[in-house]
Parts: sequence; structure tokens; C-alpha cells
Amino acid sequence: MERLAQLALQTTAAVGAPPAPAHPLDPLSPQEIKSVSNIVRNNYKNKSIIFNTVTLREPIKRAYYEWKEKNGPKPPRIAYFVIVAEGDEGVHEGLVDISNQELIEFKNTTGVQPILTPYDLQKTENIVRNDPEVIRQCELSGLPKGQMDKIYCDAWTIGYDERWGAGKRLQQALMYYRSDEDDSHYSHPFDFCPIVDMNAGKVISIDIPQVRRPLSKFKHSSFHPKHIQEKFGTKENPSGYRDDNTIINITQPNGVSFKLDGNVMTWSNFKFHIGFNYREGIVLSDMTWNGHGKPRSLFHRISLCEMVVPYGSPDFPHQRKHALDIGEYGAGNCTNPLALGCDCKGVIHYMDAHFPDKDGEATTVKNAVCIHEEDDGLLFKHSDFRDDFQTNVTTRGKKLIVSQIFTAANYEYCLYWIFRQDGTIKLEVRLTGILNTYICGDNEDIGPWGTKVYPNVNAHNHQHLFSLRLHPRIDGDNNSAGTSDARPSPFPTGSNENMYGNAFYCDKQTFKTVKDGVTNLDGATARTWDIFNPNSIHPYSGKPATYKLVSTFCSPLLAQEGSLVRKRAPWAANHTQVIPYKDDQYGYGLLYPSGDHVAQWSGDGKRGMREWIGDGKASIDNTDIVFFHTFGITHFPAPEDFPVMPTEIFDLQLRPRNIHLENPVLDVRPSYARTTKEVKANAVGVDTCSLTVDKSSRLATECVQK
Ligand code: ABN
Ligand code: CU
Repeated sequence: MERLAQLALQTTAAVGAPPAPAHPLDPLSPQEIKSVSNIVRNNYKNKSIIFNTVTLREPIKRAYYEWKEKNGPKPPRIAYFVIVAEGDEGVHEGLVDISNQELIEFKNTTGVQPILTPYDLQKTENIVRNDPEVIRQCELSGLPKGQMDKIYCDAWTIGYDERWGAGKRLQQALMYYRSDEDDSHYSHPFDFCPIVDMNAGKVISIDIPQVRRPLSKFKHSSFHPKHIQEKFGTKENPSGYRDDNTIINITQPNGVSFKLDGNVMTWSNFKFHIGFNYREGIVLSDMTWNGHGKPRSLFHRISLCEMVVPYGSPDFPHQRKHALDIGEYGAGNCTNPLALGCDCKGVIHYMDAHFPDKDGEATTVKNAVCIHEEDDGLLFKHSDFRDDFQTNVTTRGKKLIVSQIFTAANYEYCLYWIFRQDGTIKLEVRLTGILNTYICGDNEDIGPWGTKVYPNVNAHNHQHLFSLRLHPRIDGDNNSAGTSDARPSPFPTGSNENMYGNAFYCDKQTFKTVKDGVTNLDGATARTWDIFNPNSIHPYSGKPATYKLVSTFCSPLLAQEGSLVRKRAPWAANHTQVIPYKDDQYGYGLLYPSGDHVAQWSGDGKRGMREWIGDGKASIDNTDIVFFHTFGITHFPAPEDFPVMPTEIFDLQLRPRNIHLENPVLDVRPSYARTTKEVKANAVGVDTCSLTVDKSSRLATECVQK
């Protein structure tokens, strides 16, 4: 029996244990974080330690459903921690049983490095500013003496550099100059890159290009109001902002239609748990659909489990730029506090997120998760031409949005998990923030590897690729997956089977083994993917209950075989991988496809996805599976992306197919409905949307322009 399954049998909490939250998947509370830190600190009394991670170790799937569905014991509260101990290589990591106030495992893992926290990033700038050789290089580049307070660096993990391997904890400092504190430093990159040993607290090397590029003398380009005023302000319009700033509000006079019980959301027919952790950020679990009193399970767990941003410049040391932002920094660790009416509009419910600081005290990011509803346009409509379209039913929909925004140094990633009333689950990503920039000389030919987005500013080509992790549970634990391709009939025009040449069909291939599950988008066949329960057959269509993944923003990974990024992000080279699910010894498993400790992994050996794929022979048909989907875009920068990018939007959808008996939104109250008889009798029918009813909609001609 797994250790956690054994622990699940001991249900009483020890004296001094903090109260357990209501739901076993709830993130650790501030009290729980503190209590874990105390236990860990006691165990490392003789060492100087820095807390890196304290997070919930989610219960194994079986224990969870035994509690949830079979009246079994509540799974124990287990925390996973990572600390860095002075003088020790690698990480110290382990597990604390919070309920029993007991350290149940701890070890020093070497050859790996921990995730970078905001504390680690902030520390580096000071180290760099005070290093004599960095100061000399800044001055050589043209920085006047005594201006080191104007030097900034974006601290990145080194990725992997074979000169040092994984023995030291290293950052590469991407260097910039800010002419004043409110400037955007990305207009003024330096050409050299210091390497910082974080544990030693010093610069250990500086990568300096053979051809030097002096610091740009061009004025910075920025985007704060004072800079907009400088750029565009006129006597008539001092602010410089265009004057089309009429307000659009979302009004919900009767409040929201979602219900939150702690972290458990009920909205429309959906029910699911909203979790949040340092690494994946938002995690949606135990998702069910309850249509007409029949609850059905859909997904056990959905999250973004990894991402990579590989850059395309062949010049050393830019090959090191391939941030695995979720595994190396954390979509949770880097999450923003959100502002009411700014980041999302309407009637908002927020959830806070809690993390340990370096001393193990709990810190809180207020308003880390935003939950709200918006109008979703038409849900369905039909009118009858026979009476000039007066007979009609028009039903508007609304959507539920669970969102967060995280900042990966220069970039912002805005993540919107969107639920539609018809059972569709959508993930929308909005990419904004600032391009990673590098200096270019006045007349330099930068080749095809980037774009000059501003004088002396080269923005390298790059990609933003995500791994979406779907653990389905459609009508039960045994699920399958496969491709779905639109194909013309294999029979030629004029043949008995295709006399007129017009026949086409949907070619569905079920993945039998892990090897089959490694597939790619095929634009020529409008490929989608099915995740389905082969044991749950629709009474009309005879087809299995399915969630269909529709995802077209699927750039191929452009780095070649043998490249560092291909080795370190083995999941990124294909658009799908499907793995039979296995619990970890100590909890929920198969989480991170670039491994548990991503920073400074060389990409060699079997970790994460490479280990899970193994020889590819394992069966994935009609069993408990995890479906990984790589999606994202390739970004060839343009001047329009500078000094800050207008949001670039890409998305994907999971749509129910052969799950519901018929259109699942027939029971959404129509906005307007008039039958043919009502039209003939001049009766109104149902009307919740016309100008006489909906007081918030008006004719533009009747609005006073201010
Ligand atoms: N994109 C690299 C990165 C992410 C977060 C923090 C620092 C650097
Ligand atoms: Cu980009």
C-alpha cells in the first residue's frame, strides 16, 4: 500500500495541528505553511536554511475518491517542502504530515537545483551592481561612472551551461540600463551577461561577445502615462491619450449565478474545485456536470503543467535563453495581485494565494485568482423565414471565467479558464508585457534571427509553448484517446462507393499504446483529438462519450534534434502524449513533464515525459490516462510589440461530443421566443432582452455623448 494510503487511515489530528481546510485539495492555509516551516526548521536546527517551496502534496487519486464518493476517510494533509541549506549542494526536500505534525520524509537531493523564487530574483541585482568586473564592463559599454544604481538585470536561471553543470546554483543576469527609475530598461540592453552563483552570492564569470556593442544613446521608449504625454501630448490633448475612452461596464443587478462553497465552484451545470499552487498556478479538479439531476464526472484534474520559451538566435550565449517558466520560476510564484475593475470587470470573487517567504513565514498574494461572469453572446438562435423571421428563439449565454496573470520577468501571461453553459471548457492565453531584447549596433545586420523593434534594439525570434495536462475521468476512470481527421472518401469519383466524388468522413484512430499517443496537429485534415470513455455509449449516435480537443495554435518546436531545449523540454517536440496514470508513492503523480527540479537539468537521462514514455509499449486504451497537449505560438517580433505588447491571444477548446442526449442548453432561458401562433395572434411570447425589458441596452442614437 502507498504510504499515503496508509496515512489516510489515521484520521485524527495531532495536538497543535492547524485546522485542516474543508476540502482535501484546498491549497495550504497560512497557518499550515507556518506549521510546516516550524517542523522543517526543527529538523534543520544546525543549518542556516532558506525556504524555497512549501505546498500541498495532493492526495493520491484513489484516496481522494474513496473520501469523496465512498464515504472513506478524509485524506491526510501532506505538505511538500524544498529548502536550500547553506553549504549543501542541491536541495533538501521532503514531506510533512500536517495532521500528525510529523516529518515523514526528508532527503538531500544533489545534481539538481530548486525553482527560482521572487526572492532569488531580487537578490541578484544587488550582487551584479556591486561586482567590480560588471562595473568595468558597464563603463566600457559607455555607462558614465557612478551610475550603477541605474543598472538592472533580469535574473534568469542559467537553463543549463555545461561549464558548470548543476553543481552550483546559477543565474544568468540579462543586463539593462534605465535612464531613470520609470524608464523601460528594455530599450537599453547591454551586450554582456554575468553568471551569478546564488549560494556564494557572487559573479563567477561574464560572457562577453567578441564584437562589442556600445550602450544605446537613443532615448528610451516606455509606456507609462508620463511617457505617453511626452510622446503624444498636444496643447489640445495634454495627456496624449486618444479620446474614445467611453466606459463599458458589466452590470449584474441580481448578482452572480455561481456559488462557491470554499474552493468548490458550482456554476450552471458544472461543479469543480479551484486549487492553486506555486508552480502550475490555477488547478481545476474533480470536474463534474450535473444535467437534469444526473451528475457525471468529466475531468479529475486540469492544469498548465509546464511551458517553454525557446529563443532562436544561434549566437552564444543566447542558446541558453529557453525559459521553462512554470518549472523554473512557477506560474504561482510569479502570480500578480489583481485589481478590481482593471484586470477583470464585473462582479468579482477573488481568491488569495499563500506562499512561504525565505524564512518560512506565510506571505499572501491578495486577489491572485479572479472569478467572474461575462455575457457570452448568442448560445443558439433560429428564426423562420416564412413569417419574415418573426418566429424565433434567441438565447444568449454567459460564461464563467477563472483567471490569473503571472509575470515571467519581461512577459505577462494572462490565463483565462472559461466555461460555457453548453459544457465547453476553453483556455484563452493573452500574452503581453515586454519583449526580451538584446542590443544591436547602429548598422548591424542582425540576420533573420530577430527584428530591430527600436533603434539599437534587437528582439530575437522565439516561441511560447505550453503543456496542458488533462487527467480525464469521463463517466469513470477508464478512458481512451485518439485522433480525429477529416478525410475525403478513399474511393475515387465514379466508383460505386463515391459516384459523385463528394464523400468525406471523420477518420478516428484510437491510441492503443503510449507510442501511438505521440501525435501532431495536421492542418490538412483539420485534426482534433478525442478523449473518451469507450464504455459509455451514446444511445442515439452509438459513439462514446467524448471531450474533443480543438486546438489550432500548435506551432512545431523549431529547435532541432540535439538542441538543449529539445532535450530539456522533451514534451514540446510533439503536440500530444498520453500516459497511463500512476500515483506517486507519496501522492498524486505524473505532474511535471520536464521533471520535478527543472532548473539546470541538462536534459540527459530519463526524467519527466521521457521517463513516462519509456519504450512506448504501455497500453493507454480503456484505462486511467493522462493526456498532455503542447500548444502555443511562434513569435517573430515587430515594432508594434514594443515598448509593450498589445495582448496576443490564442486559445483552445474542449467540447462535449456524444455526452449529452441533445443540445445541452435547451434549458437555458431564452432572451426572446415567439412561436408562429404567437406571431399570428400578435402576442409577445418570451421577451427578456428588448429595449422595453433590458434597461441597460439602449440605442446608440439615444445616448448622450460626453
Ligand atoms: N522568462 C524567464 C523568467 C521568468 C520569471 C522570472 C525571471 C525570468
Ligand atoms: Cu513572445
